[in-house]
Formats: sequence, C-alpha cells, structure tokens
Amino acid sequence: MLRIALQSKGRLNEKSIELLSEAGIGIEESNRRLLSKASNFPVEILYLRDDDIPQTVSCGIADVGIVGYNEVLERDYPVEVFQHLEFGKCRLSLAVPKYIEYTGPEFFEGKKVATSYPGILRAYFGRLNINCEIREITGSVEISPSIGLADGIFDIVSSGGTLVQNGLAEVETVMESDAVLIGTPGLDGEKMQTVRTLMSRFTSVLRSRGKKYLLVNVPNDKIDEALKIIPSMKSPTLLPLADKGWSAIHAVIDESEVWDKADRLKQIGAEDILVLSMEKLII
Ligand code: PRT
Ligand code: ZN
Repeated sequence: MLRIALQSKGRLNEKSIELLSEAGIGIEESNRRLLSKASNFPVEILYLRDDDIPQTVSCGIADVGIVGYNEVLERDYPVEVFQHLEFGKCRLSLAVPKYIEYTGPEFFEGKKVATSYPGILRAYFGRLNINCEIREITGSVEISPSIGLADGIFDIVSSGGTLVQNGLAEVETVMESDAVLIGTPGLDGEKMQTVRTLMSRFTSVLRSRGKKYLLVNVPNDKIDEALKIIPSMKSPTLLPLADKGWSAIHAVIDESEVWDKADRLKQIGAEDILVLSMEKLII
C-alpha cells in the first residue's frame, strides 16, 4: 500500500484529487478524512498542510506527495522529485514599489526584503554575492513596503494582480514552480513499482489534456497534402472509404490548432471534418 500526501485544502487540493481521479484513482468526497483509502488502487491518502508535505515524505511517513516545487526547494528536505505535474503554475519573484527606478539585482545590496521563502531567496542572493537583509514573515507579504517593513518583497506571483493592487512592480523572476510528485528516497521495489504505474498514468492524463481527436474525409489525390497539414503523434490512421477515391484520416491534434487545420483541410477539398473530445491517451 502506497501512502500519498496531498494538500488538505488550498490551491493544490482540488487539482491533485482531479489528477488522481483522471488517473483512475477514486477518492470519495465523504471519505476525505485525515487518512483515507482509494477505492480501486493500492494507495491511501494523507491530507496535510502543504508546508508539512516535504518533511512527511522525506522521513517516509508518506511514501509520495503532491506539493508545489517552491515548497520542496524552500524546505530543502531530501526527497526525490519524480514528476512535474503542470498545475499550480506560478513564479517566485522579487518586486519593489513601482516608483523605484530599478536597474538590476544590485539594487538589493544593503536593502531589506520581506518573504515567506527565505531559503530560496538567501540562495539566490548568495549566488549573486548580494548582501540583503531577509525579513521572514508568514502572510500578507505584499503590504511590507507600504508599512515600512521592507524595501521590496519576494513572493509567489501568478497573474500579477496582487502586485499591481499593492503598487509593486515585478523586477526579477527567481524561479518557476508547478505541483510536483515527490517521493521518499530509496522506496522499496514494490512501492516503486506502484509509483511507476502512477507516473505512467499521470503522463497519459497530462498528454491528453488540450488534445482533440480529428476525423476527416479526403480525396485520395490530396492525402499527401492533408498529411502535411496534420502531422500526428505518430503516423495518422488512414482508412479507405466505401466511396472509392476517398479516404478517412484520423489523428490527434492540439485543441489550439483545430480551427486553423480545419480551414486548411477544407481549402484542399476535405469534407466531413469531425472533431471529438479525447477521453484518454494511454501511452
Ligand atoms: O493551508 P496550506 O498551508 O496547505 O496552504 P497555503 O495557504 O500555504 O498555500 P496555497 O494553497 O495558497 O498555495 C499552495 C501552492 O499553490 C503554493 O505553494 C504554490 O506552489 C501554488 N500557487 C500557484 C500559488 C499561487 N499560484 C498563488 N497565486 N500560491 C499562492 N498564490 C498567492 C500568492 O501568495 C499571492 O498572494 O496568490 C497571490 C498572487 O497571485 P496573483 O494572481 O495576484 O499574482
Ligand atoms: Zn502552506
């Protein structure tokens, strides 16, 4: 039985459960206690605050966990980073009051910066040889400059709206983050096998996101042109139609390219273009 630590509430909770569910691991809503079993896969779920997940995984109380990469770097416990999961995307940036004429990181020499991520920031300034006083605070970092607590801040940025509302300008991006699957170093063979199955299911789920299944009928003398328009993941499927002289092409394409490819296919004489949602793409 593999024990997975998830954030109990907060930004990563829902998306973590959604990813597990799309990977075929069901957790009933009513079942979400501190520790609960999944219905159809050998895992149990431990719900924790995100701050506690790296340590819990590092010491083996949970075998794996899903947490922001920023927390993994900040806490700095020995854990394996198995997989980036492409949700909870954000960046950790330095920001200063917008009226400041910022010229570069040396601005921070001898200054004070407020943050909840002192470890990552200390390492950054260390790499640049900049002496800056780091003031660790746990919440509302963005108001620190306006109350005279610091000259700048180092915090998570997503849309940038919070910085703008507080009269701050983002000046340096120190790291990019997303949710990651982490694990206890040196998991035994059986647990590692379950982790591999889990990762391969996650990969399938992540790859099928944003993809569509395209079916299109093309005159046979236009197949080569059509195949140039629809490069597929491998070779697209080509099937002869009952109507001689025509074939059907099936392919998986990015959702963002659907309209462009459909327009170009119509221009070369393709007909009956069907675009379907893709349930799963198992690799
Ligand atoms: O209760 P618990 O301790 O478990 O949760 P928490 O309150 O410490 O964390 P939570 O749920 O806020 O965030 C969990 C993780 O989500 C973070 O560690 C990041 O990896 C990721 N994440 C992604 C974010 C954001 N986007 C985000 N926008 N975490 C926080 N924010 C906050 C940020 O702190 C700032 O106040 O949103 C604000 C900025 O957002 P914008 O859109 O205005 O730029
Ligand atoms: Zn937290």
